[in-house]
Amino acid sequence: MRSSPSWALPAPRTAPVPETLQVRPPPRRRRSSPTRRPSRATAGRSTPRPERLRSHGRRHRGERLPMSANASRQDAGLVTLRQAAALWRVLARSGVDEVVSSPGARSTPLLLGALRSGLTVRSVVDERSAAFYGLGVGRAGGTAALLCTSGTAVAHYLPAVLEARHDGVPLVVVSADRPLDRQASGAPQTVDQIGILGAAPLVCCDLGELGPGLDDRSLRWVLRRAGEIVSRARAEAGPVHLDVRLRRPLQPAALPTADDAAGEEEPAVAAPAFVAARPGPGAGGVERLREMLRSSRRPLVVAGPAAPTASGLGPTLARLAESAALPLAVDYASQLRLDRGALPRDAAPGPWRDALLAGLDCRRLVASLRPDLVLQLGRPPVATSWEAAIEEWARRGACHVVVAPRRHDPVSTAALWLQAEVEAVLSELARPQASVLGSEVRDSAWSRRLTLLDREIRRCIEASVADGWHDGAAVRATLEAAEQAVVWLGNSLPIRMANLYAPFAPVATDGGRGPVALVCQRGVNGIDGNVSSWAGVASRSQGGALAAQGAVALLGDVALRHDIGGLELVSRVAERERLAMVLVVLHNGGGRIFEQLPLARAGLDDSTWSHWSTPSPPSFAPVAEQYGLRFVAAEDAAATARGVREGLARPGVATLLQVRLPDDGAARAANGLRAAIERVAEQSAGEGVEGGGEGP
Ligand SMILES: Cc1ncc(C[n+]2csc(CCOP(=O)(O)OP(=O)(O)O)c2C)c(N)n1
Repeated sequence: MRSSPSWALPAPRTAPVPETLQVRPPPRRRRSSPTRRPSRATAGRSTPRPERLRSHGRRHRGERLPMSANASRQDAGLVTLRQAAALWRVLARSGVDEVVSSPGARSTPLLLGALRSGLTVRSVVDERSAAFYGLGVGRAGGTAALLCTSGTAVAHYLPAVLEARHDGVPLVVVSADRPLDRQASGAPQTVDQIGILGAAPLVCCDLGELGPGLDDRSLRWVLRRAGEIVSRARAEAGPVHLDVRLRRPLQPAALPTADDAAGEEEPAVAAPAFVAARPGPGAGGVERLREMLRSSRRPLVVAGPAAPTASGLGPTLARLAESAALPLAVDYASQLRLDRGALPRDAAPGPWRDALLAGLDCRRLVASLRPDLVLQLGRPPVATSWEAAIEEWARRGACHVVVAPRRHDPVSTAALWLQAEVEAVLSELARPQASVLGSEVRDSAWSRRLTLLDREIRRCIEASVADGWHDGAAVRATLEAAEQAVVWLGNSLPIRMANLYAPFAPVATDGGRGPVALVCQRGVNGIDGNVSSWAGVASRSQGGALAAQGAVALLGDVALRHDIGGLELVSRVAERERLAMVLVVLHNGGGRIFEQLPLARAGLDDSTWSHWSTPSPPSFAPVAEQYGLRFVAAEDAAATARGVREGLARPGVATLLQVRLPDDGAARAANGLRAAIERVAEQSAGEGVEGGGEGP
């Protein structure tokens, strides 16, 4: 039996000791790689380095070894398998409710252990896709553990892990690793996996080596530590990384039967409780905000994207807005404009969809609005032009207040950040009476101006929809038809178009109730992994927090090409869950968002421009067929809406609805709309409805 790492054993006489070991033997506990030492550049980083831990790996004489006793006589593979199953049972008790495994040899004991633990185990070939799928499970309220083999496999998790960290989604990475003595030795499929995901996980922990060499106390430590870390992933809402070293044999001589399993001993390791302190605003913080609201003449409340599982802020916000005369501008992805838990229709006095949320870069409109207080609830709105707006207003003296558990102040304009959950602050503010929040001091010209702008801008948007066939009209048709569905809003144009073109009322115009929840990838805004993540969300969408009756995704064609492999998951989830799934791909010539950036006005020739505008093949039909999706093509709004409705009427079937759009449609519509809105802003200012003077 091995009792210590092989590099600590005396070198065999016949084998020459490599020179480096003679000069500087590796220390037993500490990392030897000089690259790990904090450099000046990294020492003061604001992002905390992940905690890196090593296992104890010690033997204690005379201890009882419930899972390793008589190990020399026992099947070593069986001992490892039992420990792995015990590990999964602790992870399950700590909150993991699904394992997403990608095939490999080194992870064999962990996979066999997961299968014996009673957890649901899904198999996804490509680790990148598996990680995004697990991320989707987390977005829908579950907690997935990703399981992969050693080598490059775990590195493919990085994009999804980054997204999980930045968007506050629990995600557990379990990587199988080679024993320590195989490191830095030229052994195949062996890399240093500790810290391989950089600073993205909340914790990266080397749990050490499972197997007969693990004594009772060390095994208890492994289980307890793993449980604590998973609890932390859930409590703090973020990714964690557990690395588990495994030695051959990777499987038992014979797989144990169910009866054998019943007699398995397991160390008494309770799932440790880990309750993270939820940041609260503190009485002083809320009081300061209350004072600001009391004295503000021209306040504006803005809400950015929120999780689909976020409990409904709507009723409290509506009460506050109404009694304290607070105009609201809410992003479509905030969930607040949906029927469920949303703002009552008549309680939203402000410009719900003024152009500042849609990224049209309407500078005259921004300049003509002069809020003296901007209260931002949660994330900032999606549109980049929001940053210019808040900068401009702050420069003119507006006070920017952010209420969010994490820092969401992208251009450093906030004068006050209440680090707290939005719900907690709103409930405090609403007590005892929101009416004491200064409704009587509001500038009536400001309110009149917002009402006027709201009405006129709505007209502009309706005219834009009626004016022709473009991406915005396709987004409108999709959202109107996506009744009772959870809708994934892809990055790039879809999420921005939704802000401008989503149906106005929370209740869809045809009397239906519209989508039940919206999901988007706004942690780091990648267009990667959207298909796989949507599949993960969809897999949990019928019960739990979402209770949807179908799943729709709105994606650009380049975003779809990034994650074609994810289509395999889509057809599997639709079939397995008996769920209707409709992937609407906006086939517009590829990467049309770039046409709306200043770059497009730089006079680039076609050859240079082709590095941004990247057209897709003429049809996605062959791809749909390959992955088992039903294919439908649409070329106008009516066919798009019909395609979505018919797709949602087919439980168990995944549909790829290809919506063909004119290549320049989105840019033309955006330019027309921007010009119309800027005219409205100028005219309303000219009519003397200016909404207050400079500064507060
Ligand atoms: C992983 C990743 N790569 C690149 C980008 C940069 N990017 C943002 S939008 C975009 C083009 C998206 O094109 P498409 O999906 O066709 O949507 P459209 O712009 O036409 O709406 C790219 C490449 C990104 N956000 N994420």
